[in-house]
Amino acid sequence: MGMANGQQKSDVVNTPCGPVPTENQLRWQDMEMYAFIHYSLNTYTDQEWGFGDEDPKLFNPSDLDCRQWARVCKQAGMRGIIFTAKHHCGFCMWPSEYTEYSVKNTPWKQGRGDVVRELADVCREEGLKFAVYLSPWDRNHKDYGRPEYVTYFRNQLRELLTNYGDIFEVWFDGANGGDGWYGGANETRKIDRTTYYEWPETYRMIRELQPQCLIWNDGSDRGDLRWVGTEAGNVGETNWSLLNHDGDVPYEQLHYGLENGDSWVPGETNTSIRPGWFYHDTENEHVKSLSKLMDTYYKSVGRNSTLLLNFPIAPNGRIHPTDSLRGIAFNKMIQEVFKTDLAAQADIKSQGSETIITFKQPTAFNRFVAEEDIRYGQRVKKFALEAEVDGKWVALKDELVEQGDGLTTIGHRRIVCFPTITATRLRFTIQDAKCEPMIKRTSIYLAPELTADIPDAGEKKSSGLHYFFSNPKQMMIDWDTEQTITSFRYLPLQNSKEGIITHYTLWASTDWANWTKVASGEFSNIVNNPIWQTIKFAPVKARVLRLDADRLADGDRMAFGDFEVVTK
Ligand code: FUL
Repeated sequence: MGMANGQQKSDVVNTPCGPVPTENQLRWQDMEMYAFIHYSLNTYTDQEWGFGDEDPKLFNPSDLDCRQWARVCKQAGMRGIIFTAKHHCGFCMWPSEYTEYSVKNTPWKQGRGDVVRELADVCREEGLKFAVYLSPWDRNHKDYGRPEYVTYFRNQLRELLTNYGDIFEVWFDGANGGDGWYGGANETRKIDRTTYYEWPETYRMIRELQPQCLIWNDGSDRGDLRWVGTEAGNVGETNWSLLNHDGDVPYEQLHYGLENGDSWVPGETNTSIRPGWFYHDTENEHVKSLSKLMDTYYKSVGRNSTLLLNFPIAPNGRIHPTDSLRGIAFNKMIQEVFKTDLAAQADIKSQGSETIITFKQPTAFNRFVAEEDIRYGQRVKKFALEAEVDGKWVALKDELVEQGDGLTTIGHRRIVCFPTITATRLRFTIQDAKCEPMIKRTSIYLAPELTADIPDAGEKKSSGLHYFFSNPKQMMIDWDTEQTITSFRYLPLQNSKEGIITHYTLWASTDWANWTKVASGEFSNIVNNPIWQTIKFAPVKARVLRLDADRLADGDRMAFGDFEVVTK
């Protein structure tokens, strides 16, 4: 096989094996970690998806500081920033000449500000790459659903790709809940995702204006990168950087890639440092722990993917201190784990498909890293790891994988985590590969032990409540005495779309006869990001609450993981 750690390779192996990455994809893969920044009118309405009619006057941060964002991201190990120039609500964070729904009609800087400009400039100054998220779904635009909107969308994209320097990636979110304000029409509009946006034409424009830019597109026409099918922060332990150029991409292919796919479409793992993508005060206690972030790192960068980690901006215009401290601690921990390559001092011998790393003395370690030279394609299908302890070979497995040993694909980088073991030798055997394996590097580390997260202790919040279903889409919760209720919280099922409520109406009554509508709306993005949802309202007196599931993601019976009623 191609020898580990830069030892000589024969010419035979230096020929492509199946699809190979482009120069752009190689450069992108080496970025490893970059940040998402979610900031829009949602930040001021405490929402995840704006309807499109939110008042631009709400946008008036006291202390908007793009340099703080850039510095935090840089210290958190991020090599670039992808910014929500326009989210689904249609509000533009730059003064687009094609709409009035933008920063130019806000009190911030008397309408003369441009967040995209400020961020693009500081990114350059701080040595970070810059990229944009431009939502194709636009709940504000009157023409959404008609051909005119596609022209508008392209015009906006052209502005972003011509006026703000180099853009390393464009992010075209596939989310579309249908309904929206649409210039006052207030209706549901359906589009055909496969044809409506006429992507090939838009892609041509991107290639022309920014030849080094990567295209991320969720579904429809194949971009350069793929979603990994979840926003939870992990890609499959088996992760092929391949898909077929045409056809639908089911979850399995998003998550694991397609072993014999005909195109190089690597996975980008996107997740937020908090439960939501936008900032919510109620999530300040739920910023991901260091161990959770490390787990995310191993399950993204350590599985042949990149990590796109989101930092929401708080209403004052800055990244919240908890998020910034956690992000910086995360990067410090990565540096700490990968500080000393224990294989560097050892003797490494490769023969056939086997590499044996012999230490000078018994050595403790708990991480193994292998990297393929992906310029010539992704080749390895299965490998084994064994450690020699007291003269006996002990098989190792990836402790982050629930089934099997998890030792399948390698790709750009594969990090295998296992409990600390003290051994004299480590044997790395490639058991199956598409072509002669080309391993660039193998390394071994001893990571400090981290305290695991305390799991959500205690019982379900709903278990103390009396509730029943009056029909498959209606739930009643009742009390013996009148309560003053201030919010209702809903946790959808975690493993299935079936029964997830996307649109709801909540009613209160003190006598079971007269009902007051307390709130109605949607739990935006709940299917991809099935976190606790909070419905807040002015305090209301009730002996009974009624929850109508107006729309379900799937199936015809509402379901929940848990729910909670907050009383005064
Ligand atoms: C999703 C969107 O709907 C979320 O709001 C967020 O922007 C996330 C990154 O992508 O599809």
